[in-house]
Amino acid sequence: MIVQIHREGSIAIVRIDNPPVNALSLTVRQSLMDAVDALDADASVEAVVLCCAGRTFIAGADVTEFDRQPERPYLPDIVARIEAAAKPWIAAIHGTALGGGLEIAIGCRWRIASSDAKVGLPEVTLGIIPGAGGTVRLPRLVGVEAAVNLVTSGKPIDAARAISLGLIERLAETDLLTSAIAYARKSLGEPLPPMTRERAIVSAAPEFWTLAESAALKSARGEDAPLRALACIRKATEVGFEAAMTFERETFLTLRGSAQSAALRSVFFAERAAMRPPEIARIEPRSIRSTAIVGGGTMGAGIAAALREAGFPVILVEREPAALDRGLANVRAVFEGWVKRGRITQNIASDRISGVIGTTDYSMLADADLVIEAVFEDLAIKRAVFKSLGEVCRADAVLATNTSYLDPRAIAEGLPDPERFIGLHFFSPAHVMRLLEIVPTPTTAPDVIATGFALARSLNKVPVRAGICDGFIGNRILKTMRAQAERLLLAGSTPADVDDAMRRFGFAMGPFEAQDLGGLDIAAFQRKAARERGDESFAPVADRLCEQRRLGQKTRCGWYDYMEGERAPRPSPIVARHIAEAAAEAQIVKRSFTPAELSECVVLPIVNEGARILEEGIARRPSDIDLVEIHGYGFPRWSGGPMHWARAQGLSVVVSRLDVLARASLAAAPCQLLRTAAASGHFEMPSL
Ligand code: 3H9
Repeated sequence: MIVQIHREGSIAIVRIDNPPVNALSLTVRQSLMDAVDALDADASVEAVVLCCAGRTFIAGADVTEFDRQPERPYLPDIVARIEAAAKPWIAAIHGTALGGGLEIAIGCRWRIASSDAKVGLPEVTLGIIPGAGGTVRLPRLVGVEAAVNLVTSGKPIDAARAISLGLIERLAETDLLTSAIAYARKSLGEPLPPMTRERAIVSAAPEFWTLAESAALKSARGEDAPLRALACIRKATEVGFEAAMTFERETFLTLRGSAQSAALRSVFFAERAAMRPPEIARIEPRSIRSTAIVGGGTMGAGIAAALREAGFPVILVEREPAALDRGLANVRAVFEGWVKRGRITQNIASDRISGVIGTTDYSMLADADLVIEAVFEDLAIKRAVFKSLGEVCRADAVLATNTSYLDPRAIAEGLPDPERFIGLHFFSPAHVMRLLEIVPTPTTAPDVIATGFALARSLNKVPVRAGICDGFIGNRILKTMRAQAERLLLAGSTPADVDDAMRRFGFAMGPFEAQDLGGLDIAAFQRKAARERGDESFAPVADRLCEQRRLGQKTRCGWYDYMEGERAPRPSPIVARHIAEAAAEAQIVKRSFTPAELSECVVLPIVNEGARILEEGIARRPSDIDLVEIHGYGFPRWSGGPMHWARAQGLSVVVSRLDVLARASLAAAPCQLLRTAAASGHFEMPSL
């Protein structure tokens, strides 16, 4: 039984058991409605405790049902029924009470929680708003300001904060259920608290709404839901309960059917599926208890910090004492920065830092289960590192390279037991960025691949398997994006216009300002290596800028000029001259572009490159490309990533627009896989 009813004297216990997260599926909703009716009719019941089996209280509506029409009983009706039940209900919360789960709890007369519980209304992260009274009842419980923060951010809060806001009445002192029953019994002797819907709502001043709206507009970056959620809370302060509920329901249903919500749901499920790719489903990963990093630069230190955060002991190896001191200082700087920002306490930071042992002696790695090389991107240097690792490490230790663009097969050449070797491409800063490209070589053992995925899970990263090619998945698409952005300059646009267009599309930053921030020299270095290999690299303007040492913010000039002590980009007449020279050589016909045309000229070729990557088997699923772009390169999450975006536009529309761009020499023609996908309506993956 998905919803069971037990009795403890006059207290009924309604227990939901719907693994994995007790989502409110149709069956659960129907059973809950039946339970309220049955318990109301039972004269021997005085109060009802609502609790859940398994790891969590109700995690919300069942999101897998959102592709279908809503079915009765609707959740708002269930919350209303529980709220108005003849017998008072008490929610006993453990794990996470999220979305519709919290809305049900808010409909109960009391809420008690275990001390490690979390509560929240994360609906906006799925492109919707709370749709079962969250925007109408929550401000009645915690006040308008706290409700706005909870609903527009979507971020859960811990039980202690929920108590301080009045969202939860009490923390369980002992076992949650025992405490809930005792609390129910005690409370029955006292006057019932009013139903949440009956509580007063204190309106906020007009300036509050102006500020809240501009803050939500800024952080939403094109996403609709946070602003619509804010509008619902505002409405709840202006009209009566029923009218506010109607407004919330209409808004919820509109957003539930929106393209943004479909995109965000697709990302939600893709992120979870990424952790468990079917090809390694039954393969046991190797056990990782001790780890080591070779190289204490920004990347090595970031990876060390990520490993420490996940509880792994780390040995940090450098080639000589001064470099080791710098490496350990880099790790310290990460944790001390977190202390300054209040993210961790000094004690926790000290513990994290003391768990990193520095050495210049490779023999210290004799017993490490996992070693990640993060030294300079130079084949000879990396090979020398793996030669030393091959001599000292256990034959079953996993040896990984963090290279971002060298060929892992070349790095591993000559390594004994090469089945233990794999590419683990972290993104900088590695303790912040969630993307991890997992790059096996043809000799990597399946259990080593599975170990890469298991490691990603422990580090709370999003793992994506990538095949070997220049740039793997992410940097290869980045190269296309940058080439495309330069092509637009030659065709008559400006860096400022392209950057503005990409921000309007939803990127946090445009391609030119991003290059100025990161430095133009890194890409120049990669282009040089690519050209030495005989590959083409289209960057006629960037090449000119690098020759002039215009390397970005660090030299106070790059694609833009920067005044001393300022980060604000200023259009540069020198760059305009370089663009004009390169354009004259390229002989591309000049034209004007609207912002939408500019972003389309960048995004369509990204889709095409993604399709090529699928065609070549470098990525195994379109959703993997979406995750790489969202988590590594700032593609707006609410668009679902480039491949989801392409499907939402219509693949045949994408192909015909790319054909138009190709005829105008503004992009490469659509690849075969994209043309086939346009004909069939979905991406047919080549068998690998
Ligand atoms: C809502 O409530 C709307 C209402 O306001 C109004 C309605 C009218 N539905 O994350 P995990 C699956 S909107 C269906 O790996 P964890 C998930 O796909 C909802 N399935 O576990 C995965 O499946 P699989 C608002 C769901 O322990 C499995 O459960 N609520 C749902 O790391 C385990 O998930 C939310 O947005 C769902 N709602 O984290 C909460 N949730 O094993 C979303 C999870 O096949 N959920 N699944 O891959 C979460 O934040 C996390 O799952 C949670 C557990 C923190 C609960």
